[in-house]
Amino acid sequence: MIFVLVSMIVLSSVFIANPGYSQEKKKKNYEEVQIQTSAVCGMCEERIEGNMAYEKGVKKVELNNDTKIVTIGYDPRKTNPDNLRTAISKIGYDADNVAADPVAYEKLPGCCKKGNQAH
Ligand SMILES: [Cu+2]
Repeated sequence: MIFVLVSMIVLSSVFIANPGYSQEKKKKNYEEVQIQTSAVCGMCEERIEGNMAYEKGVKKVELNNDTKIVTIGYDPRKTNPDNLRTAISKIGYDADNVAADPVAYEKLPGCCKKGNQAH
């Protein structure tokens, strides 16, 4: 019982000392972010899902084939949306306001390049 009281006091002092902590605690180890990509076809979908699955901290990757918005579940202690956007760029796709890495983009098959988005 005393232990519980002591832990409560310790915990509340941590909250007071670090205002960001309670927010962080609420997030736990899972967050989701939606990122607009420049994916074109099913191959793009597989490419993005396949590559992003190996990114540090990533727990879930789902690309919506109609909107090309990828929903990524990640561990906020290990990564953040900016890292995820950069990782998508390095696969060769735009991610929100982060443009595709030109070298990676050049390596994409022709059908996966942005110009083909219309079909
Ligand atoms: Cu494609």
